Amino acid sequence: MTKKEVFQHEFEQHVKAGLSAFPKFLSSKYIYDDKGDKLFQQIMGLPEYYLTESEYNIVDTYKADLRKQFTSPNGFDLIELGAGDGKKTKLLLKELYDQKVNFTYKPIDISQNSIDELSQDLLQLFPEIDVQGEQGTYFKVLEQLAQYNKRPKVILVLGSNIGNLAHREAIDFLSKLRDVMRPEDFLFMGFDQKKDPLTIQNAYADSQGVTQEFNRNLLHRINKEMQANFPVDQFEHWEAYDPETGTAKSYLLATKACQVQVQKLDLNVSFKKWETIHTEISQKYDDEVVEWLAAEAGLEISAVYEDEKKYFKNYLMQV
Ligand code: AVI
Repeated sequence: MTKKEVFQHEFEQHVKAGLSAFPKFLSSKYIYDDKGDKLFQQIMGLPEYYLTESEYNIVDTYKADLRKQFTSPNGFDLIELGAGDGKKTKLLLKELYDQKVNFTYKPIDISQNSIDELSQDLLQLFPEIDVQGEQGTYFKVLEQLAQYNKRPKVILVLGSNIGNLAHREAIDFLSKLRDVMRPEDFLFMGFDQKKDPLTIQNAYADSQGVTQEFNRNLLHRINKEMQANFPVDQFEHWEAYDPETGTAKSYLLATKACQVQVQKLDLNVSFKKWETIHTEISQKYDDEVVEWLAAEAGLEISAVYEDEKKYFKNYLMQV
């Protein structure tokens, strides 16, 4: 099976399990087809979605400091998991490029489309940077990272992408990263912080309804790829942020009772009025929780960077 076929098979198995469960669930990792990628790009530009600007501010403020930390006599390999459009990374790449630092850049993303566009873009902007993009899911690509052992590597995971994992999964992810790291390597990771609950609530329930379309894309994909008949407009996006746990949870809420057929899976699903499909968590953190996650995974935090608004932090970790 090709990578694509394996991913499609996993998606189908997941839909079967998630829509047969009580309460129902679907994973946000399946939102990202070409349309999902575009909607996420749009989310990143929304005034309410502060995360992008905050992390941009951090990278912009501390790029010279980061360059000094990462630079090593034999150069280094910069590996980014979930690169997307690379907006924030480009700041760091420019700094490294302008200062003639010896490094290679390996952006990895679940979306082939994002990798192709980013590689093209970088070729125009920084023709001399050695870019080796790769499509793949985090967990699958991690295994290959161990091969990067000839010189120091820096692993970037920006955008608080880790927040889409529950704590146990996050520890598992960090542990897998730790397993491929050596003492000279760095992990630079973004963690969105706990803050005024309303600011978070608004970031995930924007006034233009882009997040609703993003969430609904799961249903559009199932309709298209598994010959289903979800009445997508009858499913509303619902966001609930719990300031105690720091977890923002996204749901699709059936505003009318309905029967859905998923032909490809030979599956019939009924929805009661106001029944939910839980689709995503976006975890918010504080230092204690990040320290706990890092310690559980066997990582040490060597530096912490914060934006001007104190909304977001990037942690530099080492083994
Ligand atoms: C990709 N990820 C970190 C985003 C987040 O903030 O959880 C996805 C997202 N979901 C709704 N808006 C953005």
